[in-house]
Amino acid sequence: MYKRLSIMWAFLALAGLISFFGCGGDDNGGGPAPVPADLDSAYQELAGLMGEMIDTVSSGNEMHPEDYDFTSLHGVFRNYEQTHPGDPKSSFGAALTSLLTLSTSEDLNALLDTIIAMGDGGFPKLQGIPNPTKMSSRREFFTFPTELPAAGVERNFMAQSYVALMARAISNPPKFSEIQQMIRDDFMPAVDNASRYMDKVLDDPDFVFWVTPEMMGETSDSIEIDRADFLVFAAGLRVIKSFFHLAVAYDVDIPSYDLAGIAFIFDQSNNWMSLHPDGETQMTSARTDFLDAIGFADGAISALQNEPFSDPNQSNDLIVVNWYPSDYQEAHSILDSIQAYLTTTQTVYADFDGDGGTEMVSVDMSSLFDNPIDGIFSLLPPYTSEIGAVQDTIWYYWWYWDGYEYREDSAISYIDEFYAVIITWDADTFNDWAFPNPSINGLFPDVNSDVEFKSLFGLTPDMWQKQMQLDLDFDF
Ligand SMILES: [Ca+2]
Ligand SMILES: [Ca+2]
Ligand SMILES: [Ca+2]
Repeated sequence: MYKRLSIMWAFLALAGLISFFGCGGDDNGGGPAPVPADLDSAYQELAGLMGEMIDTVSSGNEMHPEDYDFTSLHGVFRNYEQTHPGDPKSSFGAALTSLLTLSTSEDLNALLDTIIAMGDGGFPKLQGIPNPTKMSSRREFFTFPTELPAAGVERNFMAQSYVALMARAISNPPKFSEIQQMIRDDFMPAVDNASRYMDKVLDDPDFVFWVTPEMMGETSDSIEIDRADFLVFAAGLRVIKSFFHLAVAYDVDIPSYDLAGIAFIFDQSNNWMSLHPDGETQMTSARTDFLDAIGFADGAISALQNEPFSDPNQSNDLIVVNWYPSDYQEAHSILDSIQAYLTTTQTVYADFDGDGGTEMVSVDMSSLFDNPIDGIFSLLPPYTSEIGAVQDTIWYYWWYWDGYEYREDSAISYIDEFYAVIITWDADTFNDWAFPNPSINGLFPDVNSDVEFKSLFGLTPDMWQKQMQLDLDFDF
Protein backbone atom coordinates (compact mmCIF):
# COMPACT_ATOMS: atom_id res chain seq x y z
CA MET A 1 0.00 0.00 0.00
CA TYR A 2 2.83 2.39 0.86
CA LYS A 3 4.44 1.63 -2.50
CA ARG A 4 1.26 2.39 -4.36
CA LEU A 5 0.78 5.62 -2.47
CA SER A 6 4.33 6.74 -3.11
CA ILE A 7 4.06 6.02 -6.80
CA MET A 8 0.66 7.71 -6.91
CA TRP A 9 2.44 10.76 -5.60
CA ALA A 10 5.13 10.40 -8.12
CA PHE A 11 3.02 10.07 -11.21
CA LEU A 12 -0.14 11.99 -10.50
CA ALA A 13 -0.04 14.37 -7.57
CA LEU A 14 3.32 15.75 -8.61
CA ALA A 15 1.79 16.96 -11.82
CA GLY A 16 -0.28 19.33 -9.74
CA LEU A 17 2.38 20.02 -7.13
CA ILE A 18 4.94 20.89 -9.72
CA SER A 19 2.74 23.70 -10.89
CA PHE A 20 3.41 25.31 -7.49
CA PHE A 21 7.00 24.27 -7.01
CA GLY A 22 8.68 24.13 -10.15
CA CYS A 23 9.54 26.29 -14.22
CA GLY A 24 11.18 25.19 -17.34
CA GLY A 25 10.11 26.12 -20.72
CA ASP A 26 10.05 25.44 -24.33
CA ASP A 27 10.88 22.07 -25.67
CA ASN A 28 13.98 22.77 -27.67
CA GLY A 29 16.53 22.89 -24.82
CA GLY A 30 18.41 19.98 -23.38
CA GLY A 31 20.98 19.69 -26.15
CA PRO A 32 21.94 16.46 -27.82
CA ALA A 33 21.11 13.54 -25.57
CA PRO A 34 21.94 9.86 -26.15
CA VAL A 35 19.21 7.62 -27.45
CA PRO A 36 19.30 4.53 -25.25
CA ALA A 37 18.52 1.00 -26.46
CA ASP A 38 15.55 0.84 -24.12
CA LEU A 39 14.00 3.24 -21.66
CA ASP A 40 14.18 1.19 -18.47
CA SER A 41 17.34 2.85 -17.20
CA ALA A 42 15.89 6.31 -17.94
CA TYR A 43 12.73 5.44 -16.00
CA GLN A 44 14.84 4.07 -13.18
CA GLU A 45 16.75 7.34 -12.99
CA LEU A 46 13.50 9.32 -13.17
CA ALA A 47 11.93 7.32 -10.34
CA GLY A 48 15.08 7.75 -8.26
CA LEU A 49 15.19 11.53 -8.69
CA MET A 50 11.46 11.89 -8.02
CA GLY A 51 11.80 9.64 -4.99
CA GLU A 52 14.48 11.95 -3.55
CA MET A 53 12.26 14.98 -4.11
CA ILE A 54 9.30 13.31 -2.44
CA ASP A 55 11.40 12.13 0.49
CA THR A 56 12.64 15.69 1.02
CA VAL A 57 9.11 17.09 1.02
CA SER A 58 7.58 14.33 3.15
CA SER A 59 10.39 14.49 5.71
CA GLY A 60 9.60 18.18 6.22
CA ASN A 61 12.99 19.41 5.01
CA GLU A 62 13.19 22.57 2.97
CA MET A 63 12.98 21.67 -0.70
CA HIS A 64 14.98 23.55 -3.27
CA PRO A 65 13.44 22.64 -6.63
CA GLU A 66 16.56 23.72 -8.51
CA ASP A 67 18.49 20.86 -6.84
CA TYR A 68 16.56 18.42 -9.01
CA ASP A 69 17.41 18.86 -12.66
CA PHE A 70 15.30 16.77 -15.03
CA THR A 71 16.48 18.52 -18.21
CA SER A 72 18.84 15.83 -19.49
CA LEU A 73 16.36 13.05 -18.67
CA HIS A 74 13.74 14.96 -20.63
CA GLY A 75 16.19 15.08 -23.54
CA VAL A 76 16.61 11.29 -23.39
CA PHE A 77 12.85 10.62 -23.54
CA ARG A 78 12.30 13.28 -26.20
CA ASN A 79 15.06 11.99 -28.47
CA TYR A 80 13.85 8.41 -28.04
CA GLU A 81 10.37 9.60 -28.91
CA GLN A 82 11.61 11.27 -32.10
CA THR A 83 13.56 8.23 -33.24
CA HIS A 84 10.80 5.76 -32.30
CA PRO A 85 7.59 7.43 -33.53
CA GLY A 86 4.43 6.03 -32.01
CA ASP A 87 6.20 4.63 -28.95
CA PRO A 88 3.92 5.58 -26.04
CA LYS A 89 6.45 4.58 -23.39
CA SER A 90 8.78 7.38 -24.49
CA SER A 91 5.89 9.86 -24.88
CA PHE A 92 4.83 9.16 -21.29
CA GLY A 93 8.36 9.77 -20.01
CA ALA A 94 8.57 12.95 -22.10
CA ALA A 95 5.24 14.15 -20.66
CA LEU A 96 6.33 13.61 -17.05
CA THR A 97 9.74 15.21 -17.55
CA SER A 98 8.24 18.20 -19.43
CA LEU A 99 6.61 19.19 -16.16
CA LEU A 100 9.53 18.30 -13.97
CA THR A 101 11.96 20.49 -15.93
CA LEU A 102 10.11 23.41 -14.33
CA SER A 103 12.10 22.74 -11.16
CA THR A 104 15.16 24.52 -12.60
CA SER A 105 13.34 27.60 -13.86
CA GLU A 106 15.24 30.67 -12.66
CA ASP A 107 12.08 32.79 -12.65
CA LEU A 108 10.24 30.31 -10.52
CA ASN A 109 13.02 29.85 -8.02
CA ALA A 110 13.46 33.61 -7.74
CA LEU A 111 9.74 33.97 -7.08
CA LEU A 112 9.84 31.23 -4.44
CA ASP A 113 12.71 33.05 -2.72
CA THR A 114 10.67 36.26 -2.71
CA ILE A 115 7.66 34.47 -1.30
CA ILE A 116 9.75 32.87 1.43
CA ALA A 117 11.25 36.27 2.28
CA MET A 118 7.78 37.82 2.45
CA GLY A 119 6.62 35.26 4.98
CA ASP A 120 3.01 34.61 5.91
CA GLY A 121 2.34 32.53 2.83
CA GLY A 122 3.54 35.26 0.52
CA PHE A 123 0.40 37.35 0.43
CA PRO A 124 1.25 40.96 -0.15
CA LYS A 125 0.64 43.01 2.95
CA LEU A 126 -1.05 46.35 2.88
CA GLN A 127 1.42 48.98 3.81
CA GLY A 128 1.30 52.65 4.56
CA ILE A 129 -1.92 52.27 6.51
CA PRO A 130 -1.67 53.91 9.90
CA ASN A 131 -2.60 51.49 12.66
CA PRO A 132 -5.50 52.80 14.74
CA THR A 133 -4.12 53.19 18.25
CA LYS A 134 -6.67 50.91 19.89
CA MET A 135 -5.29 48.03 17.88
CA SER A 136 -2.10 47.90 19.90
CA SER A 137 -3.97 47.01 23.06
CA ARG A 138 -6.34 44.59 21.41
CA ARG A 139 -4.02 42.54 19.28
CA GLU A 140 -0.89 40.60 19.87
CA PHE A 141 1.25 41.15 16.81
CA PHE A 142 4.27 39.04 17.56
CA THR A 143 4.88 36.24 19.94
CA PHE A 144 8.38 35.23 20.92
CA PRO A 145 9.70 32.08 22.43
CA THR A 146 10.06 32.67 26.18
CA GLU A 147 13.72 31.66 26.06
CA LEU A 148 14.69 34.77 24.08
CA PRO A 149 13.83 37.43 26.67
CA ALA A 150 15.26 35.15 29.33
CA ALA A 151 18.50 35.08 27.40
CA GLY A 152 18.62 38.86 27.54
CA VAL A 153 17.30 39.63 24.05
CA GLU A 154 15.18 42.73 24.14
CA ARG A 155 11.64 42.27 22.93
CA ASN A 156 11.42 45.70 21.35
CA PHE A 157 14.64 45.19 19.50
CA MET A 158 13.33 41.90 18.11
CA ALA A 159 10.02 43.43 17.16
CA GLN A 160 11.62 46.39 15.43
CA SER A 161 14.06 44.21 13.51
CA TYR A 162 11.28 41.95 12.41
CA VAL A 163 9.10 44.83 11.28
CA ALA A 164 12.04 46.38 9.43
CA LEU A 165 12.77 43.09 7.69
CA MET A 166 9.15 42.60 6.71
CA ALA A 167 8.91 46.16 5.43
CA ARG A 168 11.94 45.61 3.23
CA ALA A 169 10.65 42.30 1.96
CA ILE A 170 7.27 43.67 0.99
CA SER A 171 8.45 47.04 -0.29
CA ASN A 172 8.87 45.47 -3.72
CA PRO A 173 6.45 42.54 -3.94
CA PRO A 174 6.10 40.86 -7.33
CA LYS A 175 3.51 42.46 -9.56
CA PHE A 176 0.74 40.24 -10.87
CA SER A 177 2.00 40.90 -14.40
CA GLU A 178 5.40 39.46 -13.46
CA ILE A 179 3.76 36.26 -12.31
CA GLN A 180 1.61 36.25 -15.44
CA GLN A 181 4.73 36.64 -17.57
CA MET A 182 6.33 33.67 -15.80
CA ILE A 183 3.22 31.58 -16.42
CA ARG A 184 3.40 32.54 -20.12
CA ASP A 185 7.16 31.99 -20.48
CA ASP A 186 7.66 28.88 -18.37
CA PHE A 187 4.54 27.16 -17.08
CA MET A 188 2.38 27.26 -20.19
CA PRO A 189 5.00 25.79 -22.56
CA ALA A 190 5.85 23.03 -20.07
CA VAL A 191 2.22 22.05 -19.57
CA ASP A 192 1.48 22.39 -23.30
CA ASN A 193 4.34 19.98 -24.05
CA ALA A 194 3.23 17.53 -21.39
CA SER A 195 -0.32 17.64 -22.78
CA ARG A 196 0.91 17.08 -26.31
CA TYR A 197 2.98 14.06 -25.23
CA MET A 198 0.03 12.65 -23.27
CA ASP A 199 -2.16 12.94 -26.39
CA LYS A 200 0.38 10.66 -28.10
CA VAL A 201 0.25 8.22 -25.17
CA LEU A 202 -3.52 8.12 -25.55
CA ASP A 203 -3.20 7.35 -29.28
CA ASP A 204 -2.41 3.75 -28.28
CA PRO A 205 -5.56 2.49 -26.53
CA ASP A 206 -3.87 -0.68 -25.25
CA PHE A 207 -0.71 0.86 -23.81
CA VAL A 208 0.07 -0.17 -20.23
CA PHE A 209 3.07 1.13 -18.35
CA TRP A 210 4.55 -1.13 -15.69
CA VAL A 211 6.36 0.47 -12.79
CA THR A 212 8.78 -2.31 -11.92
CA PRO A 213 10.51 -2.94 -8.58
CA GLU A 214 13.83 -2.17 -10.31
CA MET A 215 12.63 1.32 -11.21
CA MET A 216 11.72 2.06 -7.62
CA GLY A 217 14.82 0.37 -6.22
CA GLU A 218 12.66 -1.67 -3.93
CA THR A 219 11.44 -5.21 -3.66
CA SER A 220 7.75 -4.94 -4.29
CA ASP A 221 5.15 -5.89 -6.84
CA SER A 222 4.95 -4.09 -10.15
CA ILE A 223 2.29 -1.42 -10.52
CA GLU A 224 0.14 -1.20 -13.61
CA ILE A 225 -0.55 2.23 -15.09
CA ASP A 226 -3.21 1.88 -17.74
CA ARG A 227 -5.58 3.90 -19.92
CA ALA A 228 -7.81 5.07 -17.08
CA ASP A 229 -4.76 6.48 -15.28
CA PHE A 230 -3.40 8.16 -18.43
CA LEU A 231 -6.80 9.75 -19.04
CA VAL A 232 -6.92 11.08 -15.47
CA PHE A 233 -3.41 12.51 -15.90
CA ALA A 234 -4.32 14.06 -19.28
CA ALA A 235 -7.48 15.56 -17.78
CA GLY A 236 -5.47 17.06 -14.92
CA LEU A 237 -3.03 18.66 -17.36
CA ARG A 238 -5.88 20.21 -19.34
CA VAL A 239 -7.41 21.63 -16.17
CA ILE A 240 -4.05 23.21 -15.31
CA LYS A 241 -3.74 24.55 -18.88
CA SER A 242 -7.22 26.00 -18.65
CA PHE A 243 -6.38 27.65 -15.34
CA PHE A 244 -3.23 29.22 -16.81
CA HIS A 245 -5.20 30.69 -19.74
CA LEU A 246 -7.61 32.26 -17.25
CA ALA A 247 -4.75 33.51 -15.09
CA VAL A 248 -3.11 35.47 -17.93
CA ALA A 249 -6.20 36.81 -19.72
CA TYR A 250 -6.75 39.94 -17.64
CA ASP A 251 -4.62 42.88 -16.60
CA VAL A 252 -5.01 42.85 -12.82
CA ASP A 253 -1.98 44.96 -11.89
CA ILE A 254 -2.34 47.62 -9.24
CA PRO A 255 0.26 50.33 -8.65
CA SER A 256 0.88 49.35 -5.02
CA TYR A 257 -0.41 47.03 -2.32
CA ASP A 258 -1.93 49.70 -0.15
CA LEU A 259 -4.88 52.07 0.02
CA ALA A 260 -3.74 53.78 -3.19
CA GLY A 261 -3.85 50.37 -4.88
CA ILE A 262 -7.41 49.82 -3.70
CA ALA A 263 -8.37 53.31 -4.80
CA PHE A 264 -6.93 52.46 -8.24
CA ILE A 265 -9.08 49.31 -8.50
CA PHE A 266 -12.32 51.14 -7.78
CA ASP A 267 -11.56 54.16 -9.95
CA GLN A 268 -13.88 53.50 -12.88
CA SER A 269 -11.65 55.44 -15.30
CA ASN A 270 -8.84 52.88 -14.82
CA ASN A 271 -10.97 50.07 -16.28
CA TRP A 272 -9.39 47.58 -13.86
CA MET A 273 -9.48 43.93 -15.00
CA SER A 274 -9.35 44.85 -18.65
CA LEU A 275 -8.47 42.14 -21.14
CA HIS A 276 -4.87 41.81 -22.27
CA PRO A 277 -4.47 42.20 -26.08
CA ASP A 278 -4.74 38.40 -26.45
CA GLY A 279 -7.18 38.09 -23.54
CA GLU A 280 -10.12 37.02 -25.66
CA THR A 281 -8.07 34.20 -27.22
CA GLN A 282 -6.88 33.14 -23.78
CA MET A 283 -10.46 32.97 -22.51
CA THR A 284 -11.56 30.91 -25.52
CA SER A 285 -8.64 28.53 -24.97
CA ALA A 286 -9.48 28.28 -21.27
CA ARG A 287 -12.88 26.92 -22.17
CA THR A 288 -11.56 24.60 -24.90
CA ASP A 289 -9.02 23.07 -22.51
CA PHE A 290 -11.59 22.66 -19.78
CA LEU A 291 -13.97 20.93 -22.19
CA ASP A 292 -11.10 18.65 -23.26
CA ALA A 293 -10.49 17.86 -19.58
CA ILE A 294 -14.14 16.92 -19.17
CA GLY A 295 -13.87 14.65 -22.21
CA PHE A 296 -10.78 12.93 -20.80
CA ALA A 297 -12.36 12.58 -17.36
CA ASP A 298 -15.46 11.07 -18.93
CA GLY A 299 -13.24 8.65 -20.88
CA ALA A 300 -11.40 7.75 -17.65
CA ILE A 301 -14.69 6.91 -15.95
CA SER A 302 -15.72 4.73 -18.88
CA ALA A 303 -12.35 2.97 -18.79
CA LEU A 304 -12.66 2.36 -15.05
CA GLN A 305 -16.19 1.10 -15.56
CA ASN A 306 -14.86 -1.49 -17.98
CA GLU A 307 -11.81 -2.54 -15.97
CA PRO A 308 -13.35 -5.18 -13.72
CA PHE A 309 -14.00 -7.10 -16.97
CA SER A 310 -10.88 -6.23 -18.95
CA ASP A 311 -8.47 -6.46 -16.00
CA PRO A 312 -9.92 -8.55 -13.15
CA ASN A 313 -6.71 -8.28 -11.11
CA GLN A 314 -7.08 -4.78 -9.69
CA SER A 315 -4.66 -5.33 -6.82
CA ASN A 316 -1.73 -4.07 -8.91
CA ASP A 317 -3.53 -1.05 -10.42
CA LEU A 318 -2.72 2.57 -9.73
CA ILE A 319 -6.37 3.63 -9.40
CA VAL A 320 -8.22 0.66 -7.92
CA VAL A 321 -11.78 0.31 -9.13
CA ASN A 322 -14.20 -0.02 -6.23
CA TRP A 323 -17.22 2.02 -7.25
CA TYR A 324 -20.88 0.96 -7.37
CA PRO A 325 -22.48 0.98 -10.84
CA SER A 326 -24.59 3.99 -9.83
CA ASP A 327 -21.40 5.94 -8.97
CA TYR A 328 -20.28 5.78 -12.60
CA GLN A 329 -23.64 7.04 -13.80
CA GLU A 330 -23.54 9.90 -11.34
CA ALA A 331 -20.01 10.88 -12.38
CA HIS A 332 -20.96 10.79 -16.08
CA SER A 333 -24.01 12.96 -15.50
CA ILE A 334 -22.12 15.52 -13.39
CA LEU A 335 -19.58 15.90 -16.22
CA ASP A 336 -22.41 16.13 -18.77
CA SER A 337 -24.04 18.95 -16.88
CA ILE A 338 -20.78 20.90 -16.47
CA GLN A 339 -20.25 20.54 -20.21
CA ALA A 340 -23.79 21.74 -20.90
CA TYR A 341 -23.26 24.82 -18.72
CA LEU A 342 -20.10 25.73 -20.63
CA THR A 343 -21.58 25.27 -24.09
CA THR A 344 -25.29 26.10 -24.05
CA THR A 345 -27.78 28.44 -22.41
CA GLN A 346 -29.20 26.82 -19.29
CA THR A 347 -32.26 27.59 -17.23
CA VAL A 348 -31.32 28.29 -13.63
CA TYR A 349 -33.88 28.12 -10.84
CA ALA A 350 -32.88 30.36 -7.96
CA ASP A 351 -33.99 33.32 -5.86
CA PHE A 352 -32.23 36.04 -7.82
CA ASP A 353 -34.18 39.00 -6.37
CA GLY A 354 -34.06 37.87 -2.74
CA ASP A 355 -37.84 37.88 -2.20
CA GLY A 356 -37.90 34.24 -1.04
CA GLY A 357 -39.49 32.94 -4.24
CA THR A 358 -37.70 31.10 -7.04
CA GLU A 359 -37.17 32.61 -10.47
CA MET A 360 -36.43 30.83 -13.72
CA VAL A 361 -33.55 32.61 -15.45
CA SER A 362 -31.62 31.84 -18.65
CA VAL A 363 -27.87 31.84 -18.01
CA ASP A 364 -25.26 31.53 -20.75
CA MET A 365 -21.91 30.84 -19.07
CA SER A 366 -20.22 30.38 -22.44
CA SER A 367 -20.48 34.13 -23.03
CA LEU A 368 -17.94 34.70 -20.25
CA PHE A 369 -15.43 32.93 -22.52
CA ASP A 370 -16.67 33.82 -26.01
CA ASN A 371 -17.44 37.44 -25.22
CA PRO A 372 -15.45 38.14 -22.07
CA ILE A 373 -16.11 41.18 -19.91
CA ASP A 374 -13.54 43.94 -20.39
CA GLY A 375 -13.17 45.94 -17.18
CA ILE A 376 -15.19 44.71 -14.24
CA PHE A 377 -16.43 48.10 -12.98
CA SER A 378 -17.56 49.16 -16.43
CA LEU A 379 -20.59 46.96 -15.69
CA LEU A 380 -21.78 49.47 -13.09
CA PRO A 381 -23.53 52.78 -13.67
CA PRO A 382 -21.08 55.71 -13.77
CA TYR A 383 -19.70 56.80 -10.38
CA THR A 384 -16.82 58.49 -8.65
CA SER A 385 -15.05 56.82 -5.74
CA GLU A 386 -12.81 57.78 -2.88
CA ILE A 387 -11.38 56.07 0.15
CA GLY A 388 -12.02 57.60 3.53
CA ALA A 389 -11.78 56.78 7.21
CA VAL A 390 -15.23 56.18 8.64
CA GLN A 391 -16.48 55.50 12.14
CA ASP A 392 -18.96 53.14 13.62
CA THR A 393 -20.14 52.82 17.22
CA ILE A 394 -19.82 49.33 18.64
CA TRP A 395 -21.85 48.49 21.75
CA TYR A 396 -21.15 45.81 24.36
CA TYR A 397 -23.92 44.83 26.78
CA TRP A 398 -23.79 43.11 30.17
CA TRP A 399 -26.80 41.15 31.37
CA TYR A 400 -27.73 39.69 34.74
CA TRP A 401 -30.19 36.98 35.81
CA ASP A 402 -32.75 38.31 38.28
CA GLY A 403 -34.19 34.88 39.10
CA TYR A 404 -36.81 35.04 36.34
CA GLU A 405 -35.21 36.57 33.33
CA TYR A 406 -32.08 38.24 31.97
CA ARG A 407 -32.01 42.03 32.40
CA GLU A 408 -29.73 44.54 30.86
CA ASP A 409 -27.24 45.73 33.45
CA SER A 410 -24.89 48.09 31.70
CA ALA A 411 -23.46 48.86 28.32
CA ILE A 412 -20.31 50.38 27.01
CA SER A 413 -19.51 51.58 23.53
CA TYR A 414 -16.41 52.43 21.62
CA ILE A 415 -15.80 54.05 18.29
CA ASP A 416 -14.55 51.64 15.66
CA GLU A 417 -12.57 53.38 12.96
CA PHE A 418 -11.90 51.81 9.62
CA TYR A 419 -11.46 52.60 5.97
CA ALA A 420 -14.20 52.40 3.39
CA VAL A 421 -14.64 52.99 -0.31
CA ILE A 422 -17.26 55.68 -0.78
CA ILE A 423 -19.03 55.40 -4.10
CA THR A 424 -21.04 58.37 -5.35
CA TRP A 425 -23.24 57.63 -8.34
CA ASP A 426 -23.41 60.23 -11.09
CA ALA A 427 -27.16 59.62 -11.23
CA ASP A 428 -29.42 61.59 -8.94
CA THR A 429 -32.39 59.26 -9.06
CA PHE A 430 -33.03 55.52 -9.17
CA ASN A 431 -34.40 55.80 -12.71
CA ASP A 432 -31.32 57.66 -13.97
CA TRP A 433 -29.09 55.06 -12.30
CA ALA A 434 -28.76 52.83 -15.37
CA PHE A 435 -26.70 49.69 -15.81
CA PRO A 436 -24.93 50.10 -19.17
CA ASN A 437 -24.62 46.39 -19.95
CA PRO A 438 -27.74 44.74 -18.49
CA SER A 439 -27.19 41.30 -20.04
CA ILE A 440 -23.56 41.31 -18.76
CA ASN A 441 -22.16 40.54 -22.21
CA GLY A 442 -24.84 37.92 -22.77
CA LEU A 443 -24.46 36.07 -19.47
CA PHE A 444 -28.18 36.75 -18.95
CA PRO A 445 -29.36 36.61 -22.58
CA ASP A 446 -33.00 37.44 -21.75
CA VAL A 447 -32.18 40.58 -19.79
CA ASN A 448 -32.43 43.30 -22.40
CA SER A 449 -32.84 46.52 -20.46
CA ASP A 450 -31.79 48.28 -17.32
CA VAL A 451 -35.33 47.93 -15.99
CA GLU A 452 -35.24 44.16 -16.50
CA PHE A 453 -31.81 43.96 -14.84
CA LYS A 454 -33.02 45.84 -11.76
CA SER A 455 -36.11 43.71 -11.59
CA LEU A 456 -34.13 40.46 -11.88
CA PHE A 457 -31.88 41.36 -8.94
CA GLY A 458 -34.61 42.99 -6.86
CA LEU A 459 -33.18 46.51 -6.99
CA THR A 460 -35.94 48.94 -5.99
CA PRO A 461 -36.19 52.75 -5.61
CA ASP A 462 -36.80 52.57 -1.84
CA MET A 463 -33.36 51.03 -1.21
CA TRP A 464 -31.45 53.34 -3.54
CA GLN A 465 -29.07 55.99 -2.26
CA LYS A 466 -26.84 58.41 -4.09
CA GLN A 467 -23.89 57.31 -2.00
CA MET A 468 -22.73 53.83 -1.08
CA GLN A 469 -20.11 52.69 1.40
CA LEU A 470 -18.04 49.53 1.01
CA ASP A 471 -16.25 48.77 4.29
CA LEU A 472 -12.67 47.65 4.00
CA ASP A 473 -12.44 45.42 7.04
CA PHE A 474 -8.70 44.85 7.07
CA ASP A 475 -6.80 42.90 9.59
CA PHE A 476 -4.18 45.47 10.46
CA1 LIG B 1 -4.34 -4.95 -13.00
CA1 LIG C 1 -6.36 0.43 -13.98
CA1 LIG D 1 -37.27 35.58 -6.02
